[in-house]
Amino acid sequence: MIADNDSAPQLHKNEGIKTRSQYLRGTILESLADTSTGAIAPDDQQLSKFHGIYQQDDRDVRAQRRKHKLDKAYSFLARICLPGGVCTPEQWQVVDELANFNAFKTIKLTTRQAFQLHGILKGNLKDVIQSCNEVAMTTLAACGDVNRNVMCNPNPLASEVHAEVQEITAQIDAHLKPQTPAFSEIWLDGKPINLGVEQAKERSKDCGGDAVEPLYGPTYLPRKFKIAVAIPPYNDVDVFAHCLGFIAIVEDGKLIGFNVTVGGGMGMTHGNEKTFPRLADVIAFCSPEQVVPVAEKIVAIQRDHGNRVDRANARFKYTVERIGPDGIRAELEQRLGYALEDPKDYKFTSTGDRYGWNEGIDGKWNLGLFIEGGRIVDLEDKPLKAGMLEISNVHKGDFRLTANQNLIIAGVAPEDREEIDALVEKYQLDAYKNASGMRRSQIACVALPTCGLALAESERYLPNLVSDLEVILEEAGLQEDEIIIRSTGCPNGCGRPYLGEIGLVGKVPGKYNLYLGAGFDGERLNKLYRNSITHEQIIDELKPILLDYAKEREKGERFGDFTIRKGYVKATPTGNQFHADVAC
Ligand code: SRM
Ligand code: SF4
Repeated sequence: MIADNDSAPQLHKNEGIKTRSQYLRGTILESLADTSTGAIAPDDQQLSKFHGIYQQDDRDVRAQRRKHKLDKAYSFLARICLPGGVCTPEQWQVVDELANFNAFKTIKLTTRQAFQLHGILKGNLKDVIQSCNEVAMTTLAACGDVNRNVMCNPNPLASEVHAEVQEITAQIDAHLKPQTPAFSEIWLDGKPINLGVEQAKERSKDCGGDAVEPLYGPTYLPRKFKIAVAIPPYNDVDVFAHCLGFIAIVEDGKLIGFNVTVGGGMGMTHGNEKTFPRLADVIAFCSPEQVVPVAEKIVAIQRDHGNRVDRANARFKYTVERIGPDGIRAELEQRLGYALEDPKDYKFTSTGDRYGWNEGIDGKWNLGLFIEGGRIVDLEDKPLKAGMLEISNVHKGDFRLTANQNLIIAGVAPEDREEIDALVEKYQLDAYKNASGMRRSQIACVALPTCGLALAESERYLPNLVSDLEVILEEAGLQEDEIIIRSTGCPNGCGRPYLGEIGLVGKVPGKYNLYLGAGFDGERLNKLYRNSITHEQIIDELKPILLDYAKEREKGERFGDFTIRKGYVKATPTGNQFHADVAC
């Protein structure tokens, strides 16, 4: 057993909120009923996250409202889980309709294969959640100190084992959902939660929770928990950025099991050296049948050993850092009651999406669309939302949300391709055809105006930066090169910027830290290159490096690898943990 030597320091205040909440009830019902404000009570703001709801306000109008002595323009964000990013046309239509009733009238595809609806008024939250439940989608555990939406390689063409791996992904997701009746009581008038798959009724006896929450117990986890499943050679879920990961091992076309990874995570705080991005360690191999028990025990290890005093240091990556990957494996095997095999060989080649038509092994076709910023919206010249709705009316397969905020129209019969192509073109959903390689390889987190933690713009900034960089790319002949560029409005890392070959992290309005040198395969973090620089300085810094890359790169050499070989930044020995604020 792992010995924790903490001498009972004071727990973080959120632990008290969870303990007093009676399994996530708190006073959410009372808060919803209070028509004197658009907000909910402070403790409920923490608890509602477990229900997939964040209280926000429109930051674009904050100052103006303050000037006029008005309350903030409160509204809510609902995050809707889609394990592995799989979404039926019927589900799409429901999300589309719900988006019409929120302030922004947009659907946001997130970096973790989920939907987000912003700008929902308090009085509409229940309708949103009930409508989702009717078509087997839930916001439960989309956020909060629990396991979140489990991710899976989204591309059904990618391998013969994809359907099997997707099924395992859905099982992990359902098994780790909280069991509290509070969600159904508050939002569903007591009706059962509809996950579309059987939710785990029983958990192993030694799970360590209690009768209401067999796995989580009354205080849930110390912090959020994230799982991804990857099928090599595509690391398009960024498996090493996750608390727990499973890498599918396929032999002779058959799934023989998964390598288990632990301890990844992106978030850090500027200037706090105790916080840092970390890539996961590969610790063991398990059979397909062992995946769910392994996930359950790892979550239980974090429940028991995660830091409940300092939330900035409470993610599982810090538990792994403290106990060590070997210690985690030993504890895992002890809880499982059997030993696991050592990890097997695997090789990743890329983290990006594949665009355009790709044939699947079942003879059906999959169309990868580039959706800038993951934002599905009707603009005057680009009616993307209307287009997707029309496609959902005729499409007989399903949709796959990717971890790069893009979308796949999946499972199209050869004879239906023409019709889909015509709609994609009509509604300008075909940006993948003409966008530069860098634009197609971008991720930008939401940031302003909705994110309460944003220090700078991101989704509204990165496309403009890329436009300016495209002038240099053209001069250098690099228009088609996939150079991974990722930005976030703060160091929390929602767009996984520390895995960008070029990473930008908001410092203050209009200024960013510039990072270089991540691995194209998602197996090496980048390094801080310049601190707190403006748009013009970013261009000035990147221009000579991009021109140098065009002239001096070796055959097949990726931009991130080049910046290290040429000494712009130094790789850490393992490519793993680093203190992101320390420039080399
Ligand atoms: Fe995130 C918080 C948006 C993926 C690390 N994230 C937030 C909040 C909820 C802000 C808040 O707490 O008030 C953001 C809502 C903004 C808005 O208005 O929509 C937010 N995170 C997002 C999304 C929507 C970004 C996007 O543009 O797609 C992603 C939703 C994923 C999903 O569907 O569940 C999103 N967030 C991530 C990722 C990427 C990932 O998981 O692969 C990370 C880094 C990986 C990790 O967790 O280590 C991430 N978000 C954070 C953190 C930092 C956690 C930490 O370890 O310190 C926060 C802040 C926190 O938890 O205190 C945060
Ligand atoms: Fe908000 Fe920061 Fe996440 Fe961007 S990285 S969405 S600014 S919390």
